[in-house]
Amino acid sequence: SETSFHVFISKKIDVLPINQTNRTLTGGSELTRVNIAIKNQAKTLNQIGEEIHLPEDLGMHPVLNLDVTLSPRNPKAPGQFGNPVVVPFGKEKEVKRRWKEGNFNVYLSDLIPLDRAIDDTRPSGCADQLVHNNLPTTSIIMCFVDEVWSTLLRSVHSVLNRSPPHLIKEILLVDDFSTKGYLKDQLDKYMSQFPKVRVLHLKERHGLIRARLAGAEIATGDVLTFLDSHVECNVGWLEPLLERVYLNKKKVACPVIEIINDKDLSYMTVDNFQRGIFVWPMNFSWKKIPPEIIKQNKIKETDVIRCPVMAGGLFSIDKKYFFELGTYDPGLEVWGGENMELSFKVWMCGGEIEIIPCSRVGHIFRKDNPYSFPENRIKTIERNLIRVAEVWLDEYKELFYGHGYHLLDQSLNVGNLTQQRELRKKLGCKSFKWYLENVFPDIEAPIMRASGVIINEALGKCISLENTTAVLEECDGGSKSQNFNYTWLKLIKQGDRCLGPVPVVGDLSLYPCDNRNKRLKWLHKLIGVLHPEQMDHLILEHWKQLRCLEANLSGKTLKATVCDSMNPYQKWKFEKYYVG
Ligand code: LR7
Ligand code: MN
Repeated sequence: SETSFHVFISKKIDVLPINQTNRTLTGGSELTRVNIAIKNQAKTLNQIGEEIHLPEDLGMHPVLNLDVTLSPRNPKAPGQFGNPVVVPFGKEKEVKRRWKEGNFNVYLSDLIPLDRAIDDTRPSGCADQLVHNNLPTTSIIMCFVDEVWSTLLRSVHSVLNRSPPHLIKEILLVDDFSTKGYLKDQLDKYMSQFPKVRVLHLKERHGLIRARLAGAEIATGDVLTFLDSHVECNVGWLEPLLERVYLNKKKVACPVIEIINDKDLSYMTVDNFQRGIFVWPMNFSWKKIPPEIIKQNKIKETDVIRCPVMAGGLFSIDKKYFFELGTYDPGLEVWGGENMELSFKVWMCGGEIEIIPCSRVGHIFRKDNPYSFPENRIKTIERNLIRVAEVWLDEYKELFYGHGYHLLDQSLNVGNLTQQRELRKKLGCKSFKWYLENVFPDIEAPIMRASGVIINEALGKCISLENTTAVLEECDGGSKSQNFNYTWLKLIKQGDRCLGPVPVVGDLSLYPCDNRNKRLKWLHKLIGVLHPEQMDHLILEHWKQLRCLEANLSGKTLKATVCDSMNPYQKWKFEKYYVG
C-alpha cells in the first residue's frame, strides 16, 4: 500500500525501520536484494548499506512519547522513577501480614503513587521510530480476580498516562467474580471519572481465559490489547504494538515484559535478546539468543524478535483475526496453557508472534497465584495442557506425555475436543512438525528415544522377530526384523506393533501397540546416552513382580524373567540414542 514498506527478503516478509532524521531506508545485514514499493513506485536496495531516500509525506510520524508522569507532583514520594522502596522501620510485621493479599509487597504498593514515574527503558532509536498516522484503535482488556486495589489502579493509570488517547477506544476491566468488597462497591465509582473505562462484573468465576473472552465479546476497538492487572505500561508502549498489527493483521505483537520487583516494587529492565519458548512438558520459558548469533546476524536491540510462544498476558491482536482464529479454546479453565494454545494456533495457521523491543511494560512477577482455584490447581493446569496437546501436537504429543509421564495415566476428564479439532481443520493449519522445523528449530524434539537393533551384552546378539515371536540372531543393522523404535511412552515398537511378554510363559511376542497399556512398557534407563559402551536392563515395571528381558544361555530365545542387576544376559543397548 502507499504508506507501508513491505520488504521482501527471499520468502520472508519483514519491515525495515525507517530512520526518521534523514528519512532513509537502509539495506540491512542479511539482505542481498530488497524490493520496496514507495507510493507505488518500485525501488530496489541492491546491497547492504545502500540507502533510499523517502518522499516528504509518508503518512507517518515519530512515536508519540506521551508521558504525563514525567514531572511528578511529588518527586520524593516512595517508588518514584521506579526506584526500590525500603520498608519503613517497624512495618515489617504489616508487610508480612499483607503479603498474601497479592503474593507481593502489598504494603509498599499502597505506599507508592498510583501515577509514579518510571524510567524510559527503551533501547535508543525507539523514540524516533516512525509509525503510521492511521493506526487502528484498541480496546485494552484487563481481567482480574481479587486484584490488589493499588496495583489494579496503577495499571489503569499507566495506560491512561502513557498512551495516545485517540488510540484507546476503551479500557475494559473484567472482574472475574472477585470476592473482595472494594472491587464490588468502590471500583465502579472510582472508574466513573474516566469515560473510557468500563467495568464488567462477571456473575460467576470464568477463569482468565473465558474472562478475557467476555471482554473481547463486547470490545469495540479494531485491536484487542490484553494486559494483566498488575502492570505498568512504559512510555511509547502502545504505538509500536499497533504498528505491527497494522502492517499485517496476522502479527500478534507482545511488549518486552519488564520486572516490577515483588519485594521492593522497583521497576527493572530485562535483557532484550530473549525469545519465548517452551520446555517439555509444555512449560513456558525464556531462552537467550546466543551472543554469537546476535553478532553473526547483526541483530540490533530494536529488532523485532519472533517467538515460538508468548508469555501469555500481554499482547495486541487484531480483533477480527482473533475471532477468525476461533479465539481461545473456551474449554480451558482458570489459568494456564492458553498462551501455548494461542501461540501454536497463530503460527500453525499462518500468523506470527513477535516481541517488539520498543514497547515495554512492567509486570509484577510472583511465586504463586494469590487467588483460589475452583478445583485442584495442578490438575486444572494439566487438564488445560492435555487439551492443547491433544488438539495441536500431532505425533509429538508423545514427547509431552513422555516428559510428564503421569499425565497419561490420569483419569482426568479433559472434555470434548471435537470442536477444537474441527476448527484446526477448517483453518487449514500446518502440522506441529512444520512448526518445530520452521518456528522452533532449536528445540530438541526427537520423536524416538532410541532406535535400531537391540544388542545383548553377554552374547553380542540382537533381537529379531520370526513371524511374531522374538528370538536372538547375529546382529544385522540392515535387517527389518531386527529394527525397533523405543518411544517416549516406553514402547518397543516394530512398525505399528509392540514388543511384550506372553502372559505366564514369559516369551516375547508382538502385540498391537497401546500407549496406555502398562504391560507393554519397558523401562530403560538409557545410560547408553552417556556411556555408549554401557548397557542396561529393559524392565517391565507393571507386572506383579518386576520383570527383565533376558537372553537365554543357548543364545536363541529370550524371555521376561526375575531381574538380576549383575546378569549380563539381562543387559541391552539400542543402536542409537537421541537426546531430548
Ligand atoms: O481465574 C482467574 N481469573 C482472572 O481474571 C485467574 C487469573 N485472572 C487474572 C489475574 O488477576 C491476572 O490479571 O488473569 C491475569 C493473569 O493471572 P496471573 O497474573 O496470576 O498470571 P501470571 O502472571 O502468573 O501468568 C502468566 O501465565 C498465565 C497463564 O495462563 C497468563 O497467560 C498470564 O497472563 C501470564 N502473565 C504474563 O504473561 C506476564 C509475564 C509472565 C511471564 C513470563
Ligand atoms: Mn500476572
